[in-house]
Amino acid sequence: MISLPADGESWGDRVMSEPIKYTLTERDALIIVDVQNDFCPGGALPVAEGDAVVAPLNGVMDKFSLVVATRDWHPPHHCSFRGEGGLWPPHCVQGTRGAEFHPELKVAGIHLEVRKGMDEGQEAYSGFEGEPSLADLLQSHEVERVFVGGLATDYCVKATVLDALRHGFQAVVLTDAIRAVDANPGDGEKALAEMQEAGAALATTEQIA
Ligand code: VGL
Ligand code: ZN
Repeated sequence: MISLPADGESWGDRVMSEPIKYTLTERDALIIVDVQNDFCPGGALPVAEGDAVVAPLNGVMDKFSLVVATRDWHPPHHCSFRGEGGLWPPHCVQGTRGAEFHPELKVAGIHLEVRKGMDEGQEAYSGFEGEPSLADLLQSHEVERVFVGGLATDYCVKATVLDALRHGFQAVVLTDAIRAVDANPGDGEKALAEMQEAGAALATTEQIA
């Protein structure tokens, strides 16, 4: 028999009220992208509310059997810097305070680190272009699905998520744990749409069981 919704309740409410929960296994990894001082307020290339990604990432880190953090790690005259013909103010220069992880990021929960953008003549937004090889690390741990958060949505997060999909991993973007540069208004939203179209799922850290 078909039951009707109770008074004051619509079918829509019942269906919509429970977002799916992700139950993690050893085949899941968390990728924390570039949560570094220079991308946070006060840094050289600050992302608005960049530091707001720290709390949600700290909150889920311990649920993952593998946590990989990437760092932008540029030589002093990297080609992406304005003085060298690039787009950006100098940022995340190797060994500087700006290149350090945000001081509140729970670094004890990070198992492996991948650095990228070391080649003076080459931009590298994706964690999969770093060293050691992120693809090899994930494959050697038999990872099948990656959850991605960090900075910035419209550059390194996007490039990392798209590369994860290209490498055959499932990808879930943690929407409460990312922030965008938004050099043009709407860039962050556009990046989310692109990642979704490529096959990524969107979820909040609260959906991780
Ligand atoms: C990034 C611009 C330049 C990023 C890195 O981490 O998203 N953006 N370098
Ligand atoms: Zn950079």
